[in-house]
Amino acid sequence: MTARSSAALEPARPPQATRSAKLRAMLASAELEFLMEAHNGLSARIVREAGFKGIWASGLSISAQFGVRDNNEASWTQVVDMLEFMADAGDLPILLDGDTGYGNFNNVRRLVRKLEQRGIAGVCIEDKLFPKTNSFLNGERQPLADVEEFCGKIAAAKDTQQDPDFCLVARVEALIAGWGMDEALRRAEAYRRAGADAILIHSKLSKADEILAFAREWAGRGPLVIVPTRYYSTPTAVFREAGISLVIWANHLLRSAATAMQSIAREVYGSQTLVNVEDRIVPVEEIFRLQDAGEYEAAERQYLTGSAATRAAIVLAATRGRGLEALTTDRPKIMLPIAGKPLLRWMVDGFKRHQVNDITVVGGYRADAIDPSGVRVVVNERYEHTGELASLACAIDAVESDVLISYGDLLFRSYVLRDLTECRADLAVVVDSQPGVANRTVRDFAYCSRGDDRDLFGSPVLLERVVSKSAPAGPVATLAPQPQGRWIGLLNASARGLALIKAALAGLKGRHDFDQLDMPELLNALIAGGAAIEVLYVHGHWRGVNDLEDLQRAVDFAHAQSPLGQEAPEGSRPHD
Ligand code: SPV
Ligand code: MG
Repeated sequence: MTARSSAALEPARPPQATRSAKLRAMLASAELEFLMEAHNGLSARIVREAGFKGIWASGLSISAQFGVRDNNEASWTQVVDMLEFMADAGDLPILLDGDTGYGNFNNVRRLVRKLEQRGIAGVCIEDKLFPKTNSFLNGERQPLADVEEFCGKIAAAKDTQQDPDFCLVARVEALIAGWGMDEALRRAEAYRRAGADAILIHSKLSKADEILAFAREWAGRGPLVIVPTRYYSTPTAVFREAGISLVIWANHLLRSAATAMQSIAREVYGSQTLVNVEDRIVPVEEIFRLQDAGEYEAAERQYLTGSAATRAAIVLAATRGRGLEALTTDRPKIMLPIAGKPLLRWMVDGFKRHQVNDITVVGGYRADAIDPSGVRVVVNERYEHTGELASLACAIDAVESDVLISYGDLLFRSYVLRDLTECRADLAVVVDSQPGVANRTVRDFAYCSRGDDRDLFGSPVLLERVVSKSAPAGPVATLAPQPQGRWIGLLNASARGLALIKAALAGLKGRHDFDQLDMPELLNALIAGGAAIEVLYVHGHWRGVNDLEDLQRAVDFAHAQSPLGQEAPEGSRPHD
């Protein structure tokens, strides 16, 4: 049985309240409820995080953030597109300020259909004429809609909605337009009878008197909504006592954003520096958090595997470099210049060419001198007393994707990394099988399931063991099995391989001599635990830097990697 089909048998979860049901509950609630304005996805998220239970998608604010006037200059589809971002930013119910409904009854019907499709909980329409003007701009001169025609719009909206909880709020402009209390009450009653779920009574006075008078006369015939932008000094308790259902804080996030933007823009323009503003604004990390960047990273790890993924690398570079003391008084080996740029830069450039972009360098000796551009530097503070595995342990926990683990003193031809990162095995190492190499070098002899036989191209070879030191000299050595090559210090792991490495490392940490252990012990522990480590054979085409002679050879090698550079053919040098 697949995981999917067994999931289908799980008991159904209790249904969540829909956004429209939540808005309806707020309107029906005996408590005074509040909507805060939002005008885009970011402000919608901020409203939710502040604790509000619902959002007012303000026409004034949405048009203003577009930089246009509140005169239906933004088209209704542009508004609806913005609502989609706002709805995506959370799960709060959104009440759209739908102006006049953007046309006649037919436009309202289409609007309601589109709002329902995008998860918007309700719409408020006002009894003015399309195209409208904001009520605080010459409100008394604005013509009102014909009552019958407006009731037709309300009925059309209610007949159109599929979701019984979708809310239609009818906004009465009679007080603003100077028609008086009786007309306001007459209209509100007509709209209620036409099917409106609530009445928004608007006022532009600086005192709440006419709103409170209206509420008294209305006498709880249905939910009342108010927008106290102008009568803001009225204590909220007064609205509560007057039996108001819902208060809309209509434009305060837009206005506060404008305050902040004006202040910072003026300051930076005048001072020509950012130094005075940095501490007055949120850090970039807070913007990432508000965008939910963490969720993206987690999803990337889950879904974006293979070559398209951002690959990680850990470069073990804690040592000073034995035999190179004269050159490393002020820097670690990895910062030694090779043909004009530090060894680290050669490595990083090589990694980046193959989408290995998340690079951690574990430093130790003179870690302060490691150039951090393009890499994350972590420090093994105990580098003088530890081996490579202690350095690896400093970095591995932070890595969760495919990872390349590398010695910090390597130069290699581009194809070596390409072939390694394209290898589908969970664990893979690069072994140099070139004759003579294993006999000359001092460590990391690789014993493999088969030698490098080009006739067997394509069939996997597995690593069987890595031996740090050379086999003993003398007659015993000739009898001893010979290694198939030398591990060059590159290990590639898939996400699964990484889990195996973490588990093996955790096991080795239990050993009393963990501090002395190096990478070969990890490879051998993996193999002992049953892991298959695939071998990719190369024939030269890499350099390790262990002493002055290596350094000179690395310089020649690096020159050959530069445009128009030429390296002596492999094998033509005494040490190739
Ligand atoms: C809005 O927020 O766009 C409103 C409320 O319609 S008001 O600006 O007060 O008219
Ligand atoms: Mg408006």
